[in-house]
Amino acid sequence: PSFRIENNVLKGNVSPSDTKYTSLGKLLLDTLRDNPDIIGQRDAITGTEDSFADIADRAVKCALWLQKQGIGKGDIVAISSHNHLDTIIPFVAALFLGAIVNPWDYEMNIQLARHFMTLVQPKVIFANEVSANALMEAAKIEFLQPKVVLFGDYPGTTSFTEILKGHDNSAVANFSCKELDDSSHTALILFSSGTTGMPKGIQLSHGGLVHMLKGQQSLNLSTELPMWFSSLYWISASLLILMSISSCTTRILAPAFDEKTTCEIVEKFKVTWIMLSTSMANRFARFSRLHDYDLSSLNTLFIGGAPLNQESQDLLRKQLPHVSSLQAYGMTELGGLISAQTEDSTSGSCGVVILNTELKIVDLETGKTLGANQTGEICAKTSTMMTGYYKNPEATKGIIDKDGWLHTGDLGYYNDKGEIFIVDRLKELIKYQGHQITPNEIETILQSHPAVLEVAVVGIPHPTDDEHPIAFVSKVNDKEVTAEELINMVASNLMDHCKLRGGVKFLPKLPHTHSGKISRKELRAMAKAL
Ligand code: AYL
Repeated sequence: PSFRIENNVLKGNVSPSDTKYTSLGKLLLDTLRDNPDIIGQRDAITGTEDSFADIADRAVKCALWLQKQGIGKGDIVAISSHNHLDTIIPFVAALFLGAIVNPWDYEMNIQLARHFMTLVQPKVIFANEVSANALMEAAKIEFLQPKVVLFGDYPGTTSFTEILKGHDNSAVANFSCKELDDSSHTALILFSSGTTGMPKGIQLSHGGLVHMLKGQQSLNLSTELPMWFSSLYWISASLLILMSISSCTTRILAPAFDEKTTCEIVEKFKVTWIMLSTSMANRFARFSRLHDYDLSSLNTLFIGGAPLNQESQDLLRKQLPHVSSLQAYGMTELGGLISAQTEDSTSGSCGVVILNTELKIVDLETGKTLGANQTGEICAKTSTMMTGYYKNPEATKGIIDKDGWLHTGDLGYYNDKGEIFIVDRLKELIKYQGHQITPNEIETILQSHPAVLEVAVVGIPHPTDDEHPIAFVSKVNDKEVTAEELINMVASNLMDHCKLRGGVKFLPKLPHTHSGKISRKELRAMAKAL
């Protein structure tokens, strides 16, 4: 078995921590140098590829340049870019030096750029052209002068190609990484999704990440050709980059997600493994031309980030019977995944706890640990979990209790087999005349209508009833459904207090955060303004 249950705590197996590495950067550089011929990345559009030797060469040159700028242990290097063949270079180069990598959302506006800039004050920022304007404006307003290196051109910046030039061959060959005095140093700062307030900096340590990579190696994924779509800003992309290097796989570098391109790339490059956000999975499941392509190479779809409705999972299994479509559950603060389905998992569950993870359910009122089939807040501990929010001990104390349990804010339970089910996010619960409504319950009903592509239910404040639930819906192309039909579906399937008293609002497309979650914050604002 991969886990056990002890005193109502689900405990994943623990992987050995007998590694010689304290530095994530050293692990990466050694792996790249020891396996020079492995093709590390292949661009799905151009077909251009990079061997581990190519990546090591560019990354060492980048590290030498960073060193000249005074970057060393503990300094922050921000990266604000979509995925392309060079995005990975500063990512590993900064880690070689013991510096901290901090991915930014390259589609940020000036306000968000100012927040990132003042919170972390990076010395160097690697950016794409899309984000250049926002971050240069933000730097000006905040009187900060980070050195900006551009993947492309922008006034006042240094071009990425320039910084790789003019390095001495022997300096490149002799470059080495130092081990760290303490593996609890921060390697990565990721921003929280900011569903309440501005994003916070989530610090993940060298030791935690090294341990995770070593554990993951034991799963032996080295024959896989993985692909994903999210930028480094999303934890899955940052971790998958590290994993694909440490397990010597070739990652297929995809452009922005769409169903057709995905199928074309799978067919052309024989992709075996894809990580999809839940909304991508919803779209993929309903793509009418899946059968026009040879997708026989594909063996796994890994889906996470938000609840995956059963409808979509069943559709995927029906459409692609040779593919394991698996749901996984994770949280950035916990350093990635905490549970995942396997082949024989119950549909609708998030599977069982993974390696190096402990999970328990606590009663919302008493804080007592609950047993199987009892719903409460999910709390977890992992060996990769954050060491804390950057410069925010108060917020850290608010989420990690004195015994080291991180309170996820997710409501859920586990069944007799130890499979985890998410009921909803605590913060998303809607209140109607004192009754609690879990939006997910209403969404599940609505999602079963064949014309419903995506749906999200939020509360509109009401002067006497607390809140009324309203459903925002986007439709499947060429299919029709009326608000009345949907309101009736809910009325005839759920308790009276769940009725869509706020109505149904159709949108061509639901707003998403860049990590692919439906943006309930935006929907709540829209609902208020209706
Ligand atoms: P964050 N079902 C329901 N809710 C989910 C699920 C799921 N399968 N997965 C994530 N969530 C929600 O930090 C849940 O509310 O991380 C949780 O607290 O953006 C919140 O999302 C955390 O949001 C990977 C692949 C990590 C995925 C992830 C998870 C990233 C989401 C590493 O390799």
